[in-house]
Amino acid sequence: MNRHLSIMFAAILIATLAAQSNEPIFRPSDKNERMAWWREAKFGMFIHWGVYAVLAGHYEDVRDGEWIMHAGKIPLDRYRGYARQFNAGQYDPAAWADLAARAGMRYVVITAKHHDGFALYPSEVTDWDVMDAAGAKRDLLAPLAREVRKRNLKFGLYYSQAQDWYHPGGAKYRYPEGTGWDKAQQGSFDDYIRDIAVPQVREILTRYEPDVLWWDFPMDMTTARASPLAELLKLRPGIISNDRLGGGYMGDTETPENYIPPVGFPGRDWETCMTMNDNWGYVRDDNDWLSFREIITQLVDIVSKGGNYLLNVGPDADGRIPQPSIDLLTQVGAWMKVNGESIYETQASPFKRRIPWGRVTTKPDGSNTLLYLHVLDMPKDGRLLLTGLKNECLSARFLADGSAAKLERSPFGPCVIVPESKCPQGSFGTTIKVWIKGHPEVEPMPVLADDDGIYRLYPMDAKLTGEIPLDQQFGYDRIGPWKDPTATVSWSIHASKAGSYRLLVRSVTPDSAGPALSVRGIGDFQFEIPASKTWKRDYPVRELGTVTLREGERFEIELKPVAKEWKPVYIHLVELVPAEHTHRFKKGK
Ligand code: FHN
Repeated sequence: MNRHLSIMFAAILIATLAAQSNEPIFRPSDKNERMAWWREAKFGMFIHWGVYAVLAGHYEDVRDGEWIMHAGKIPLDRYRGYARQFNAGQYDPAAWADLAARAGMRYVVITAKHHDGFALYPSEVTDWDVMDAAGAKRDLLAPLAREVRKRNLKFGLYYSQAQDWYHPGGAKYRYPEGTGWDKAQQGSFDDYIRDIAVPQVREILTRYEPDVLWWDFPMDMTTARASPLAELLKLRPGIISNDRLGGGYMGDTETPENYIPPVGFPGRDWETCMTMNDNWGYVRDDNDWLSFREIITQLVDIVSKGGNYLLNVGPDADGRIPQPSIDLLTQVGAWMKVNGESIYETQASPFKRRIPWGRVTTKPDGSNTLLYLHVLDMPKDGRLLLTGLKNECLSARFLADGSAAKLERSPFGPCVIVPESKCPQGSFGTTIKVWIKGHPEVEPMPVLADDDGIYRLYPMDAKLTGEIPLDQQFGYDRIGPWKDPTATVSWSIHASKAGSYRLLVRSVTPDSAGPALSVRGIGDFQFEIPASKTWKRDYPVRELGTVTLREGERFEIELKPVAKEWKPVYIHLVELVPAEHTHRFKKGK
């Protein structure tokens, strides 16, 4: 299924889950003890592999990855024919485990059974498995579990407990319960849960003893249907499971998919799973690969917010991981070799506000604290401002070579000074280790101008009154859906440079245009939120006018709904751009 579709499904699923009651799941051992290795690991490999890889993304006029059977409504008879071509002839589990280890990944999660119902292991309860139905004719999970564990990595299994497009009664997205596109799929969902899902989950838990069970796509899952599956976790007392079982079971981890929540999930363990191109499963002509810079940016962004990063590879039917994935993971591994200490066993940044030049991770150091400054976009003045930090900075060193970095104080907090020679403007990937006295104390500060003089007012720096969620989609942080017409959004700003500024707002409403917002605190403006059909990836800019700032001035900008017929809107970014600027709008990260 392509990246965009998976985001939509994931959003629907997560919203569904959140709406259900949060029945505590039975966990036979202390959660902190169970989660310890996972919280330290930070970085894992996701593997989507199965019969769909034989089609390599194409069936008739349909193009999709692991959803191609559903998207193409492929009859079961025909799909069985593809399974016979699934021979895993080049499969080298040792090489896969080596790649994960070389990349600096600390755990591997592979699909034991995805939505097409095909088991990558010999199952006792079906002949739709790698032993009876595929050319491979051998267990594909056991050797990978062995090789992964030989390298001291943890081994996890993904299992599609509800969607199963092969076995009678398995759920099929957008089809009424018990039906499907092929008569052979018809049957009772409850019988499917009893006869396939429960015994298979028991099989994989007892046979492979996974450290993680990654449930997925909990459609039509009631508490009654989910409970027997949840109970099976007792077979693996230390196992970690996620929030996608359904039936109100929240599991141990939140699972944002292909996005990074702007402020993480405070108080919950969470893991962003991410495709490396646009698909989870193998698509031969999907070359929309993340760049090395994007992967490192995502890694440090996620870890700085307290999360884990589960990055996916989609091997082809022969068992070859696409070369671009191998090349990217090899580059990431080289970076992790130098910077791993700033990722593993770290905790979230003490800075809850956006840091324009990068991200921060932390680690206790006796009674003091280590801050790891991850440079993602080196400012032209070479100054890494730690806005609002009240602690004394004892020293700073470049992680790569241990050379000292200069420290300075500023009215807004301490600064690490980075010479151009060490870190040219706009460069990324350098990590600086800063020793600070005591436990971090950060006082809230106003938004300051970025190094290009532009004030960028992002969702994470906003003060929200009323219930308005923050999330991120297609790389854009955003406030919304803003449904409450009595709520307001505001930012506190410090003007470090006098002058005229253009006031721009990036916002959108998925409905027809109509809702309007007033802007106060920096002149009085009112504007209608633009509507967009591609609202999830499109935040039209509205230029409201020009304002004058006085140096040293501190002020608030407040957005307040004015329309009577208020409709949900999304705010991505408010900017104050120096009038003389030829404006460059950074994709909202
Ligand atoms: O439908 C699946 C999809 O194929 C893929 O496995 C992702 C990975 O998290 N999960 C579901 C979409 O949310």
